Amino acid sequence: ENDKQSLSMVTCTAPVNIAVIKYWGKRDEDLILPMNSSLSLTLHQDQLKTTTTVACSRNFQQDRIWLNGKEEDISNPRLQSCLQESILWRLNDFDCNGTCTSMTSCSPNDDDDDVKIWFVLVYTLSQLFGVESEQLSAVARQGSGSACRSLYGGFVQWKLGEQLDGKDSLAEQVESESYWPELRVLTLVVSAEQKSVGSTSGMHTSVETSQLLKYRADVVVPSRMEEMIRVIRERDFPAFGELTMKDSNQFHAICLDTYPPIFYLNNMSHRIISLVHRYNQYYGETRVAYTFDAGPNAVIYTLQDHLSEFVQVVRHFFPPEVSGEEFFKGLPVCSAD
Ligand code: 2P0
Repeated sequence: ENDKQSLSMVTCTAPVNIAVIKYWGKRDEDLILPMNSSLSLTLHQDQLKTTTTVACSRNFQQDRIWLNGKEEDISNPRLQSCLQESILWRLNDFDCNGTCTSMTSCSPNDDDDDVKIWFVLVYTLSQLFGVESEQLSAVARQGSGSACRSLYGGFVQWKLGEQLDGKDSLAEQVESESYWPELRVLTLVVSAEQKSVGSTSGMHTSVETSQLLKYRADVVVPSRMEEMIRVIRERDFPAFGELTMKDSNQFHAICLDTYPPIFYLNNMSHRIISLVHRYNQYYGETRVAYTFDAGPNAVIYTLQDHLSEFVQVVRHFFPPEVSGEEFFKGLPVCSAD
């Protein structure tokens, strides 16, 4: 009974975010500061959420973490930075005495598992200790750069920042989740296998070897960010879709320009890209847009009016071997409520 009384516990869920202007390359690897700003959409879907429960008690002997039922090694440096950051919060909490356990579960088949895990751990800790949200962006970033964009719903930018200490390299909401209710996202799972080259090491090699990356960070992204924010504010889907596809293509061009080259896309990904372009050409306007992260799975953005027809087209050209429900996830990006 005494044990129960001194236990504080909080459960939180974290959504995934899919970038339309990609983050690839760090200017400071220790502080996790990016070479360019990025912009993403946060997807609030049960299938894509990570749930973490953190419990804190003076009776616990040490920090321990379970991920999907399996205990993790907490000496992992990224995890340590998150836990270190939370120590100050804990010291302010009289009940806690500095020791926590956390249990996290996340959806399978996800390229971004680690992103969600670090983010949700930080967020859950912050809720347990009543920390204000300004500090959260920086701490979530310590876990995984792009995780800081999941702090907000809707359209979120992670600003590059100018300060050496990275204090101004923060996530900021551009428009809320209710801003563009007709927008839909469709995930085409090409492969559920783990990616061959992890994002952290992949972008490290790109920074070392790709000249195109420098050009992208210095010249392309600054103006592209402005344009992306403008077309989102105008709810201009053709412009939004075109820019999204161009930015995905440039990210994968940088992967090819990396030495040795990194291949995230496979034959199936290339076929999806061609199908999208053929579909748009047929209508003479950009009705659907693809984007690919550090793996072969396609994320398709489209508007509600075109979703079901495009799903039929995909089903026709790629008859799913698995059940339709597993293969196609047509999900709303935004909701009116
Ligand atoms: C993005 N990606 O903007 C890009 C597009 C993958 C491709 O952010 O080293 O896992 O932890 O900062 O955040 C993946 O990078 O890398 C990523 P770290 P992270 O979504």
